[in-house]
Amino acid sequence: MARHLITSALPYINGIKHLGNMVGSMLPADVYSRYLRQRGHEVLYICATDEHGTPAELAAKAAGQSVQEFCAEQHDAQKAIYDGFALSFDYFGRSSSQQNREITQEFARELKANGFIEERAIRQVYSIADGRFLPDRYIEGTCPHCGYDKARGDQCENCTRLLDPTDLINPRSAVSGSTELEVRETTHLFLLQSKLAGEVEAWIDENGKDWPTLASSIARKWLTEGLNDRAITRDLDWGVPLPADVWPELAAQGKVFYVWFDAPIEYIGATKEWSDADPANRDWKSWWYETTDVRYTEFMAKDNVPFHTVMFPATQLGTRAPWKKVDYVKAFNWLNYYGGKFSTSQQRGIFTDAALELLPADYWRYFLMANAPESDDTSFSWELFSSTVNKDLADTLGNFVNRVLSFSLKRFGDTVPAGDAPGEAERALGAEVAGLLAEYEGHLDTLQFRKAAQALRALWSAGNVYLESKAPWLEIKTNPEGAALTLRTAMQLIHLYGVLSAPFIPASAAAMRAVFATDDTAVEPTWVSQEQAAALDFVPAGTSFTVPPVLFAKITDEDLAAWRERFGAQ
Ligand code: B3M
Ligand code: ZN
Repeated sequence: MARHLITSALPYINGIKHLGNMVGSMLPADVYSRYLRQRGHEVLYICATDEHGTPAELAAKAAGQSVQEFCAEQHDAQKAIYDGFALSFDYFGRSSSQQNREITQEFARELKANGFIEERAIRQVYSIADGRFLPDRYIEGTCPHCGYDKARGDQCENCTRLLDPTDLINPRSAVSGSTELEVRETTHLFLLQSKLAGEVEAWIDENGKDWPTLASSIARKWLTEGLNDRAITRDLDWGVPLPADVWPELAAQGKVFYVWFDAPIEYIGATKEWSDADPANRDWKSWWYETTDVRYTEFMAKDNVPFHTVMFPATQLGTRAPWKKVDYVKAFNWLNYYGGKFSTSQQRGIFTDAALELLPADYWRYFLMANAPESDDTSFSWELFSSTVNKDLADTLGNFVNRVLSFSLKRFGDTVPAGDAPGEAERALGAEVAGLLAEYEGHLDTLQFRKAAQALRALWSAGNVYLESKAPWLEIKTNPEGAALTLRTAMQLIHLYGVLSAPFIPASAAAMRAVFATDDTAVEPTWVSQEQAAALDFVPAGTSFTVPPVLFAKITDEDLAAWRERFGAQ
């Protein structure tokens, strides 16, 4: 028993997330959290909306709302969808919370006291019409390299060259279109990451040894390219304000911390929100401060890796306080949509709200995890989705459950039949199942989700192979006691699937366990040992059962055609 702290990258408040976002952070974190809880570990799974920054401010304005109203509404909308996906957060917080504000300010105080924060005057583009400084990407103009006329001040989307806003020809504000721009001087806080680079490197050498290559190679690349000092404040109305006790002047000017400074700190902030929400919850510091028994695993897509492996650890190290740092970074590649990108700005692909309108969460959860972009980018297509659902969920798992229970009900009534004692076939099945369970656990322990999904599917298939080979529908004609044994054994598998499938498809797993009157319908049923799996005697003869409605409906050709049409399949 260890304590597991688990976080998934904080979804930005601005807009509903697509399936690529889901599979790259929250969903795998949920599967892992559920698995560990089932195995008896104490788990704290924390996530939150990432609420600060210019995009939120502008989106609120566009929606005609105050930024506070906008964020509160969007937070609730996202939370409702994540509930729909059965994400088992212990707490889903908000980076705009009072708790995060206090902890963020405290981090800054400590960094300053230790000599890692410095004030520097910089020159930035100010838009007179908008009455604000513009972040680089909110300045638009013509690219000096390729002539594209909607190039952003940080990068040209057309030729991908990195730009400086002053490179742009005919620059204008992307907020208002105004060309009344000027360069003004403004003072900001800089985090002196260059001073911390050596320590970060030593920390990665020591702690990053077991990280997957995707995470460690990105971290190393950043270190090799040199860790630069970084502006951690902005001239914005929306964000964590600077503490006036340390920077009275800058605070009076209304400066706030940069969103990427306070967002990772919100992992801690949200833990305190959780702690504060219920006196029965452990003290937040017991998860984050001077811990010895906590294992901390982070989930994120690859673009977030530098912030989590280099910059946030640098921030933590610079406080000189014993903050818990990440032990394992699980990073994901991209899920593509027909070979192209899922895109929020172009509304391309499938968004989490639309997905739940089409089908229950378990269909998506299983498909996404079975095709998680772990070692490479993977691609969503409606064809792959429907064949996976139909083969694995409907034919292999759902059909097995229904076939066994309906047939047994018809021939032996509504209790688990007795029949013969287990024979050679049952012993062989038990051994196979125990072996597959060991594989499944091994993959989950090492966070290899695609392989874990394969092992789970192999467990489901083993039941089908057993059933086909015993053929109780023939057996019953000559040997009813033997047919009863087959059905009883198959029912043990239904229970087993109900326990072992729960991390991936929690609702369907609960439905499988609800079949038997004596079964454990807890959301996170206790895991079974390999010995128990091999013995296959979970549900005794005589236990009443019911036949559940079809667990997974097949996706028809008509559905497929309609969805391809609606979502644009190319
Ligand atoms: N919100 C990035 C994103 O939305 C960012 C993650 C923060 S994790 C601390 O992709
Ligand atoms: Zn260009």
